[in-house]
Amino acid sequence: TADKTRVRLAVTKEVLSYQISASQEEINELEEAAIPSADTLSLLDFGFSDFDMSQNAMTQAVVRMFLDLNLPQEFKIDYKALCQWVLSVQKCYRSNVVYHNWSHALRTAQCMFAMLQTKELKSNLSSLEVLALMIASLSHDLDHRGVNNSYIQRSNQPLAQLYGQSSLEHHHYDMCLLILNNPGSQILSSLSVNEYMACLQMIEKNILATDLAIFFEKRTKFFKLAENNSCLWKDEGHRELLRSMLMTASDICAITKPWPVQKRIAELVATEFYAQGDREKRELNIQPIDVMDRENASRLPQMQVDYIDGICSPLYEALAFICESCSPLKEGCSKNRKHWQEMVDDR
Ligand code: 5BB
Ligand code: ZN
Repeated sequence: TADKTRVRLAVTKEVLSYQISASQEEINELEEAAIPSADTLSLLDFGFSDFDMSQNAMTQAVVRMFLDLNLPQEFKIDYKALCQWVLSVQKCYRSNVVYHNWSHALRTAQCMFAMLQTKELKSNLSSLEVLALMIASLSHDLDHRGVNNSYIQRSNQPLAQLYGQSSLEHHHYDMCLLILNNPGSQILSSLSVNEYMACLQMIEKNILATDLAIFFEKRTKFFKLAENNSCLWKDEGHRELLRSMLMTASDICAITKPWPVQKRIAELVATEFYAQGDREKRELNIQPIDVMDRENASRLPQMQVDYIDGICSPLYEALAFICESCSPLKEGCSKNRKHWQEMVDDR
């Protein structure tokens, strides 16, 4: 596996056209900044939005989440390394991508943080699981190009040749590994070999779980366990399943946000989808799927209703069985469904 990792890292570096480290000035600035409290930054709020936040506040928010979860103390993470790691992760999201960018990464990590701080999850997850979930949620879309797996496959990019299924998600994990191995940002360097291996394995599974295709494969089992009020904490297979579901729940948390925020993020998703659709028409000469064809823009409200009914609501409802304190996610989602349905009815 060491050999395999080396090959993957080599390929990952080759695929990149940019430096993954932040500048010394940026690193010093974050290291010396006073980090605002979770309260000040609304980090425990499921309605959190980054729209009014400065770039500095966004990186500081990540540091705050790690501090409040006690991770630096627990795993002897060097403070400067933590700052450098956060800045590298930020840098490896592409700012020209409208939805799958650093803002999305921060919103995902914040939702994960807010869930992890509920009494139910706090008392049942180990600190190593918490560490793996936080690293994975912030890293899960690293170097996203604004197009989905199907586009990457059909346009025959180098990434598609490297992996068959979930090629993007494998790349996000490789990028995550690249940053964790980069001198200066090795936040896992004080873990024992066993802890380190277990942590990386969880991070990889967590990131791969954000492929919607994997979510579809896994969710039925989770829904059954949740509805039957089964204990998910005793069996490692069940814990892994729960970690995967927490990843998807935070990945798609935009659908649970206050209506003005949800509306704005849905527009970003649509913009990215239509841009892919345009490229498919132009470069690949194919007819894009409905959601990516801007000819269908007027059907967006109905698509959001279907998205909520088919994917989001069932997940947040099951999650609320396991973790009652997470039910604001379910309620936010159903409020947004009403708004989108009103828009459908008003046409
Ligand atoms: C989702 C699965 N997809 C393969 C086909 C379309 N469906 S959908 O019908 O549930 C759908 C979801 C349709 C339209 C959508 O947005 C229109 C703007 C969405 C949707 N997806 N809406 C959202 O607000 C969000 Br957030 C999302 C998630 C977007 C990221 C999905 C990334 C998957 C990349 C492979
Ligand atoms: Zn994502």
